[in-house]
Amino acid sequence: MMASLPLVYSPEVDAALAAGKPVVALESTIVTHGMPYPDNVETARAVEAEIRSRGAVPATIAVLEGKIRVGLDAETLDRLGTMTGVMKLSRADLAFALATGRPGSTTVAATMICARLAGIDVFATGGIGGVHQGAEESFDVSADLEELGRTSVIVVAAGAKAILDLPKTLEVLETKGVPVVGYRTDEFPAFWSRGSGLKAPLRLDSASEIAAFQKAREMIGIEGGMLIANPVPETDEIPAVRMQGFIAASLASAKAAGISAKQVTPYLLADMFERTAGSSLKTNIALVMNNARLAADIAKALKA
Ligand code: PSU
Repeated sequence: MMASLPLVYSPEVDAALAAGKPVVALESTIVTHGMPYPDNVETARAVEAEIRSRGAVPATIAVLEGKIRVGLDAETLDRLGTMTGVMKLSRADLAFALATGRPGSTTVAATMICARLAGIDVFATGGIGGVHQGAEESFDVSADLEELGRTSVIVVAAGAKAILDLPKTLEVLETKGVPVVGYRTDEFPAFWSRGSGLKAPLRLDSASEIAAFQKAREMIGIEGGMLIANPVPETDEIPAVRMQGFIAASLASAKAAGISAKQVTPYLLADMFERTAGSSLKTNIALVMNNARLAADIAKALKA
């Protein structure tokens, strides 16, 4: 007999799923490892409110006391935002946190797995992980790419973080059969910047077209995720030329400090925040909000 799934839904998410209402999954690594307190918790709250205001229900996902929590109440979100020693979970260690009872936040990869289990089709984040610069030496490639190749969830992100090797990231996505769709753009966005100089392989201009594309994939039995690359709004972007110097300095400092594996992305995000005197964080918050809005619209279009 199969044991029941270790999922605990918040009353709001439970009711929404039961009623067939649109739900948007949200990750929690952005809260525990991606932003400093209190911006992390304030952003998570604002993102949830934005999704509700668009007529969908937010489901922030994390692992606590051996359960996958789908939808967090305000008090739990606050606790998560200040907790230390939280594991940054991916496919490799999601079940480890469940078995040991250790608290864990979910990355894009782990959130996709949990969303799929919970019956949620759309997920909003900031930027996905990808192929790190120097990966030909370090082999550092985010497990997010592998997950996009196998788990059927639509991920809305402002592209991949610009600290990565973006051409190689696009190559790997292509190999894994992941559609990368520029939303109202022909260019693959670079997280803090609207453009990367790289072409987005596909383009769609509305949530309903995205829903239709996903339905067509399902109709012919194609599994795996889809990446909707949604550029940060113009008013909030930091142009790529301005970011280049900061990124180079940040990568050099990570190398000098001997940062590796799971620590790389959190280190670089925090370091960039310092170097840009907070403006990278401001842009990060704006792009997450923007992705939440589009994800809510896609979740609604999928139900239409
Ligand atoms: N988007 C953000 N901030 C973040 C992340 C995404 O705006 O911190 C997180 C996601 O959880 C993503 C992770 O899965 O960064 C990538 O980490 P890595 O490169 O170690 O796979």
